[in-house]
Amino acid sequence: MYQFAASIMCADQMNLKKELTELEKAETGLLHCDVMDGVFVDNMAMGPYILEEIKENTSIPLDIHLATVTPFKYMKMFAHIKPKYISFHIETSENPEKEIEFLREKGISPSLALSPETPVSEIVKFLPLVDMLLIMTVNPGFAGQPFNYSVIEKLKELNIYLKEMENPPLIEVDGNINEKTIPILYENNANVYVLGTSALFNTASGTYKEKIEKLTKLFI
Ligand code: S6P
Ligand code: MG
Repeated sequence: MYQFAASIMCADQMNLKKELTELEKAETGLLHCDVMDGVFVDNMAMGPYILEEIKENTSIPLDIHLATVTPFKYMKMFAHIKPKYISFHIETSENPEKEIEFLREKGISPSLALSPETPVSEIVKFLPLVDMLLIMTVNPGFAGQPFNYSVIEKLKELNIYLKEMENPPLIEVDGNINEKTIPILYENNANVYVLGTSALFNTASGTYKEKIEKLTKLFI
């Protein structure tokens, strides 16, 4: 199973409604929404007001990525928007079990995010509790960064654990996802591919529908 998640932070912010319509035409599976607090990362993005508007103006399920410290505070801030997923970072989580349980109670699929430098061992005990793992292939904070190939080794290690599970969580990959990096990620069982500036929101010719159709061919 694979799916594309368009990173709405990378879209034309002055024309979001039009962007959402184009992403719907492209049958984008998820809308990846980066929430950045200026503390965990040196950048700020997407607060509750804009995500409420986005939710009201699209049928694409939201996939919120909390690139923040104190993720519990932000979960409470965004839960009413009813995203499909909320990913939070293991590096800043104060109580992963409690935070996962909170998301389940709200009907939101919990997902644990891992920065490139963080070892898989940090999340092993939480694997049976979450629906997805957000494996960062760049340092969280900015679009347009180079792909960190050391993450491939991490995926291989992760797959050893996931293979033993009856219902393993999905693997989402985020950062410089494009026609060059998708094949090796797919080989290593990634399921959800975040598309940002390198594959979708750029000046290369073609509509979002055409760009996504081209990427879809990589999975055949
Ligand atoms: C990065 C953020 C991402 C980006 C996306 C950009 O901090 O979590 O979701 O929005 O990765 O994609 P690209 O193709 O510009 O790297
Ligand atoms: Mg992200």
